[in-house]
Amino acid sequence: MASTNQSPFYQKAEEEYLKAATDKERLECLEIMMKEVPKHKSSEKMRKNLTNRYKKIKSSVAKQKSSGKGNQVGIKKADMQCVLAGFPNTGKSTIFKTLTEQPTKTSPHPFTTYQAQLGTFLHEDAQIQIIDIPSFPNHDKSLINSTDTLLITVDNIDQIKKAEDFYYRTKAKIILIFNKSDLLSETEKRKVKATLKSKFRNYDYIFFSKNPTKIELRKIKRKIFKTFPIIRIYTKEPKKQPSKDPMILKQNSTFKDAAEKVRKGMSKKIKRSRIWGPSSKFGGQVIGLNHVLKDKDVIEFLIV
Ligand SMILES: Nc1nc2c(ncn2[C@@H]2O[C@H](COP(=O)(O)OP(=O)(O)OP(=O)(O)O)[C@@H](O)[C@H]2O)c(=O)[nH]1
Ligand SMILES: [Mg+2]
Repeated sequence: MASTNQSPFYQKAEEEYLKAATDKERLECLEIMMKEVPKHKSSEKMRKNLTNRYKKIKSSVAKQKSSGKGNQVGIKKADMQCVLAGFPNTGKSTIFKTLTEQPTKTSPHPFTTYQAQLGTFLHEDAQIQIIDIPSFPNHDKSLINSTDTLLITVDNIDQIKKAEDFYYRTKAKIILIFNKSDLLSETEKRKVKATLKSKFRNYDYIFFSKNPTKIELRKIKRKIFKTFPIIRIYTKEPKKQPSKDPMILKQNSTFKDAAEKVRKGMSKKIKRSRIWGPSSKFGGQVIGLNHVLKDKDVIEFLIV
């Protein structure tokens, strides 16, 4: 809803709300906005939205106080983790919903996501953890710095440079998601591509928008998956089919690492092991503990 129809007090409070760094400040701004918003029928939805936002922040503050956790949410890091980050309203939660098929709140109002949301999606048997966090500048700094891959979501080219201020300390790989590409004409898209090539050459980017086709969905999942320095290893017992869920190991792991991941001490109990797949010379090759594995290998072990 356009805030230009609102009183100057409302507009000022909204501006401050967008810049607020703490929940306390946000609550104060919302109080003014709730007071200032016109009370007629056409603004009913907006009033409801403000009240809901207010209630949510209030209850989240109360929860944080009682758990003593501050801003942190207890997130156990999975083998592969990515974080959606960006400015308000760029469509992060919509991407989260599309990838995870998990319901979450999206809206045309900024700062709809006020707490980290955790989800997972599958890419070729690999479970990828994805976290939707509050927009800059309310993002979770420690998650941004510690995650494997950052999905920097923008809906406008000027945001790319500005976003860098919020994640320059990270060790994560970066994928730039140029979102809402349905709003661009072919000419505009070409222009954006040209700017990306000339000014942001180092960025790995992808155009995306809501309601993607199956192919587009697969493309983004694959792009994210490829940033993780991992391999998928399937295990099998003699004369049986390989496991459906792969084991996730670091790149360049050996057969010994794989056995130890199955169970500590396991590598000492192996009588014979065989391998099929990319790292084998031929299917069923007998290997030793130092054999270096590759993505999608299938290993079989016979234990004493
Ligand atoms: N045209 C278009 N609109 C989109 C697209 N993705 C999201 N939107 C709209 O943009 C608005 C914001 O989407 P959200 O997913 O809530 O954005 P967000 O980045 O999570 O926003 P905050 O959590 O508030 O920071 C909503 O009205 C969405 O319907 C898209 O690909 N194309
Ligand atoms: Mg959101």
